[in-house]
Amino acid sequence: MTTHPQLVLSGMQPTNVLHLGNYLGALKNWVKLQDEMPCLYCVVDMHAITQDTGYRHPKELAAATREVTAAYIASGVDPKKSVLFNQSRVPEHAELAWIFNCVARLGWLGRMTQFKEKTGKHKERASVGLYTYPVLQVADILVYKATHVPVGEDQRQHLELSRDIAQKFNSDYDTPDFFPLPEPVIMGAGTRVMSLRDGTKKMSKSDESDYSRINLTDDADTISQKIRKARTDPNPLPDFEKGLEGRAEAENLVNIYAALLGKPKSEVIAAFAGKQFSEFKNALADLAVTTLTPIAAEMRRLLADPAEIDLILQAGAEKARGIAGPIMADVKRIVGFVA
Ligand code: AQP
Repeated sequence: MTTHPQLVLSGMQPTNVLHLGNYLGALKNWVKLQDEMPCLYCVVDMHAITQDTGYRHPKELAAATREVTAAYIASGVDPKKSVLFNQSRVPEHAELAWIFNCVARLGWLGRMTQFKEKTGKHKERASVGLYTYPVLQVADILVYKATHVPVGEDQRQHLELSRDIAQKFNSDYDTPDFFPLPEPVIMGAGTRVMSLRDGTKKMSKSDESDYSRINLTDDADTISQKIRKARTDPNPLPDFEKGLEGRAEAENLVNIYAALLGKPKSEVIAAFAGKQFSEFKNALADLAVTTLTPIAAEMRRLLADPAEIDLILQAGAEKARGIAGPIMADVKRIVGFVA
């Protein structure tokens, strides 16, 4: 039985503009959790430099960090309620990551499917950082002793790693329950939003086709066009959930509609049973435009004042260091770096 107080930690990489998958899989739930327990939300800029698709140009990385921060706030993350900061401003993340690199086993990282998906046949050319990225992610969570991590389904395996590392550290150093075993919070119908071009691939910031995703900055016309062009099959919507089996693209659009509406998939199917996808897509486009265009407008307003965003990040980083500092001091004592 854990003795740790409930605390939420999650983050996103500033590798590109956030998309509907990031919003439905994670951000929407972040906003809800703010009223349930203390939350820390970070922009994980140190993760962004692990891939060549990340930002090599310093000004681009700084701009992307501000843009992701603006997306968090525009989606409803309130810097007065939650601690909002960018990872690199809190050096304790990297310090703990090194210790965890020495706790984690190579075999554990070898099983991480996301590394295999991201590198494909070119793993020899991948950065060492990309390989050990899940370990840094574990440090992001445990440097605050966070207990709950709201993420999309694709992050489940990395969350299991955080439990393995916490358990091994606690046992290796004979400090039972020093680190909590964090729980993934994966909820709603949008936990795995798929590409609009290929229902077997997840919607991703790094997909070459912009038509595969809806960006949080897309305008109403672009959103409608992307939904109208989304791949489906020639059949109408079924009148029961099982009728979507084996129809990945159709199921994805129904899931997106349900997640945007915050209602179960069964209700969406009941409302559109037997209708053609052309009609359903119009309704989906209207719903997506109504939900997303106010977020884009608020992002534009916030980004007009980058200095204000920097101040929010700086204030958040100070609060975050206030939590991480004492935990890291304990870790250094436990490991033997200080007597
Ligand atoms: N398609 C998705 N459906 C549901 N949730 C998703 N998430 C990402 N894609 C989907 C969730 O968003 C959070 C932030 O993810 P990230 O920025 O750390 O990077 P990622 O998971 O690697 O997302 P991308 O879009 O695929 O980025 P790139 O292309 O840069 O690698 C996580 O909680 C994730 O679960």
